[in-house]
Amino acid sequence: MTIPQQRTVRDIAADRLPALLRAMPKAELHIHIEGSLEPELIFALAQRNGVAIPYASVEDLRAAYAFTNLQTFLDIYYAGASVLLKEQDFYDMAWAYLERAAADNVVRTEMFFDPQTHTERGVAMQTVMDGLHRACVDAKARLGVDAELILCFLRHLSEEDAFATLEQALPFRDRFIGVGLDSSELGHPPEKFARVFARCRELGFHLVAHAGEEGPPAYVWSALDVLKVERIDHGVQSTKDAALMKRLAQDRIPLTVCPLSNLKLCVFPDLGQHNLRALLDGGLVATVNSDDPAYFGGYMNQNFTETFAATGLTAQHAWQLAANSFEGSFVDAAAKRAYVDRLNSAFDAFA
Ligand code: ES4
Ligand code: ZN
Repeated sequence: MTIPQQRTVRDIAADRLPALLRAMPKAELHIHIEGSLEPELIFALAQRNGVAIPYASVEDLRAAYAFTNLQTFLDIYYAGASVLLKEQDFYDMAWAYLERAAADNVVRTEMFFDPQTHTERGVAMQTVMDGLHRACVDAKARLGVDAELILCFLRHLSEEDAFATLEQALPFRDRFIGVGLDSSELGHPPEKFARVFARCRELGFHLVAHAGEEGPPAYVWSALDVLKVERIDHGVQSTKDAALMKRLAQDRIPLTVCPLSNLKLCVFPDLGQHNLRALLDGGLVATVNSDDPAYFGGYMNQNFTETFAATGLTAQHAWQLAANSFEGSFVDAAAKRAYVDRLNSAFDAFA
């Protein structure tokens, strides 16, 4: 456990805040790589692979991105992923995201991938792993972005299915640093995956889980106490439970918050009513992330600038959110210190 670093940041004029948000180095801890697949790339891959998709054009597809809750999004997200067949497809998807991340001064990213979405369609685990891993290796060398992978189990499928997926992934265990839990939350509580997470823990993987996106605080409790996760993905429903807020603050459990996702999936009626400030005020290690940027209207810097504009967060919050992203990342203590040093240099250069 590293000692959290603090810094008091002088206020800056509101009109200079977006430039600071863009310039500061940051880590992204909640990005589904399949959710970075832009409509243009979906169409290009559909053509390249001879896959039929039920949309006439890029505009037609984009027009379908009018979601009312998580499930209405997931139905379209899984349809979009159906164009991914070859190693190069997975590489191209990840590379496009990594270039966008680099442009947003993301220096570290821990990318979720959903192997079951692909293996269910007959794509080999090796194909998925090879393409994504090659993009991660190239990102370090060519973009200076430190990229790692986190394998997510789909919670609408069975635990038995998750075990089978883990078995298929273990030959590639050096290519992913952790496991997570995503897809339809309501009706699929974390405890459904107690045994497979216990096994992953024994294997030495980092553990995270989506909880409290649409689901109740009870799901956040069981992600912590049953699955023993190190981070909570989303977790925004935690403000409904004062005891849970205290637990998250005391144990410094990072929350990977995704404001534009929450807006597009109607978790909050507008960004001005997002509870990010309440999470920070509660002393939680909250972070800002893009979730599924191709579907939700923006990558990292868009999430930062729109949320700050809507909620009136300040330069102090900006520093805290970036520092939290490094504290919450799965790098060692020395690397965390080095990242926060870079963050401080960026703020010094800006003043
Ligand atoms: C997801 Cl926003 C969200 N929530 C749960 N599962 C997901 N998979 C991809 N995006
Ligand atoms: Zn997510």
